[in-house]
Amino acid sequence: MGSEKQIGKAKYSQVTQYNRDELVTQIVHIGFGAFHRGHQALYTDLTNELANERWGICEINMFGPADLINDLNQQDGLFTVVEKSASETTTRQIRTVTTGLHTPDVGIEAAIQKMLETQVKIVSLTITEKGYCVDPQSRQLDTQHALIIHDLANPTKPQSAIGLITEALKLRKELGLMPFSVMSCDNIPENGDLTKKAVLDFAALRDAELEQWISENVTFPNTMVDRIVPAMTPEQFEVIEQETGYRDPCGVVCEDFRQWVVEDNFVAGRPSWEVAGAMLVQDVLPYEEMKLRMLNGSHSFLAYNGSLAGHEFIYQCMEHKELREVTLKLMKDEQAKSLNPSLDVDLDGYAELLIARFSNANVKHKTGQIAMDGSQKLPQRAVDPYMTLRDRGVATRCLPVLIAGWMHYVIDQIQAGKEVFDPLAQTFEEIVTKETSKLEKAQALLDIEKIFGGHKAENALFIQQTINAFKQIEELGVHTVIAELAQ
Ligand code: NAI
Ligand code: CS2
Repeated sequence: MGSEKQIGKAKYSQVTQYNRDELVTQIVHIGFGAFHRGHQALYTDLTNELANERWGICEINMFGPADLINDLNQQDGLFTVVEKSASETTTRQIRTVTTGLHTPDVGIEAAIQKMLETQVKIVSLTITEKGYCVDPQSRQLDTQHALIIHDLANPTKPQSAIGLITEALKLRKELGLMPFSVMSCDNIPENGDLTKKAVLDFAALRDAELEQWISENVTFPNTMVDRIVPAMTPEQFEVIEQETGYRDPCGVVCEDFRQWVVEDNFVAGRPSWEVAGAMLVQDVLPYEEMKLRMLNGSHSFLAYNGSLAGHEFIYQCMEHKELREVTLKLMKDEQAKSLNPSLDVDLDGYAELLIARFSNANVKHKTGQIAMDGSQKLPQRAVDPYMTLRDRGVATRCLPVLIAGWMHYVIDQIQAGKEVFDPLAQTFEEIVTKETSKLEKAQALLDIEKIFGGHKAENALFIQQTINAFKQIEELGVHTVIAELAQ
């Protein structure tokens, strides 16, 4: 309880004032990571205040060390969000969390029981792209995934989020309880549709009637989520302490920008998130595509090529004139042209805003963090837009360099004996060890169907362009390639 007292003494510029005793745990969230703390938890806290509502959140972590949830419970669910623009700081105490469960410690039954509480209306997720156990290219449930194999054999003791949600819904059905909505907040195109498909595919393998009941009774709203919340480091905990007087182990430091576009499709109700600035719409897809391609696609470009050019942080990439110019070109001349033309957004303005956000030197976002899980990110950030541009007859120069940068990054990391954090790391390792020349390694990486799909005749140009970009980086060096792209 020591830390609870200390957070009480911390100084914040913004603290909501509603009565926490009135909080009702109507949301169960899986994935109490950095992002959820700086985004959905903050929106819900503000909504409680502004709309006079009292939505409480139970936080569940199914993976990782227990400390974070232990610290959260010690602090009675309170934690710190420090928002930094290039010149201003806002410190907030977030008060909407009622409790936390670390299932490796307390057992998965505790999470299932929580989801069976009658007042639970939403189960939300930020479990990273790989957490859905779905093949990133085909978007099918990966029935060979170790967690899915486990959960099909032990459905009442699931280890995957998909297995957990399905079991909770099965029990709610049997108990005659209202279903809840399942809201993915991960960076995946049509994240609600993908989650629905994964749950239905999994349910079908258990019981056809359950699959049908979920299909008819549960909603899976799509969402576009945006706020840069870097992984915490000792330096950033120091920032929290300097700003608030309390070194909050559950705190995050993030940018001041935030955006949330949510499909208004909740079977059992939702908080009035719009009062806190969220957009509740009928169709999220155009926004999602814009953000995934223009923001996240550029992030991945910088993660790989920025790393190869020696930059540790995104803001450092933006200090490099040519890299900044190429990032803008990628956004405006390629990604923006791959979007739905009916999208009513000033895309040039959006691109300029992204460059300003990336340039914020108070946001210490590591290129190495974004480089993780490339196999789960490249399809929607690079491959899909490339294919759309090809079909529209628009020339692509930067997208092949994005993918070539990824191939160099993976090969270099493995050859240097460094770990590549990716669910397909073992496949990469085998390729890099087996193939003799660097070019053969690159070609074999491009053959991975889970990322690039099966190669069809119409992909010949894609392969040729990507391999050319790979050779150019090899022969000329990444700096020259960037300089040429900037011309
Ligand atoms: P994080 O590493 O801080 O947290 C990841 C969370 O996912 C942890 O709670 C972990 O327990 C959970 N997790 C990991 N694998 C899982 C699995 N197989 N099943 C269930 N839970 C699993 O990462 P962070 O920053 O919170 O980001 C998480 C996701 O949020 C990203 O992958 C992205 O999709 C989305 N996002 C992140 C943003 C950011 O700036 N950090 C911004 C927009 C979206
Ligand atoms: C980043 C995102 O790690 C990554 O892959 O591109 O987490 C990015 O910071 C967010 O999507 C911003 O909203």
